[in-house]
Amino acid sequence: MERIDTKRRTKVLPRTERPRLHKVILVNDDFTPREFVVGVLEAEFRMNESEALKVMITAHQRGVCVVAVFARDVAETKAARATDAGRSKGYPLLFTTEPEE
Ligand code: TYC
Repeated sequence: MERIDTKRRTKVLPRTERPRLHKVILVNDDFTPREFVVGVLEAEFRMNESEALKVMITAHQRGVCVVAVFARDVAETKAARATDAGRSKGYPLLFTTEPEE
């Protein structure tokens, strides 16, 4: 007698969630010169001058501004490099990262 094959043949694929993107955030301070902030934004985030000015002014007026979003490691590397650029000149310029909701 033939057996009924009850073995499940459909593969259950694990649901892989896309890794969250991380924001790079520019934090205002009272000491870093505006032109220096603009230069760092242009160099590290490949912004043109008008984009960089807009981001710098927003951080200056509101305290913080989102610069861009990247995969976590890229966001952390860029934030660290941009912060180091300020530190190398003795400025307290700070870029932080946080995951997107
Ligand atoms: N507030 C600084 C000044 O008046 C300029 C500045 C803007 C510094 C944005 C940091 O994230 C910053 N010289």
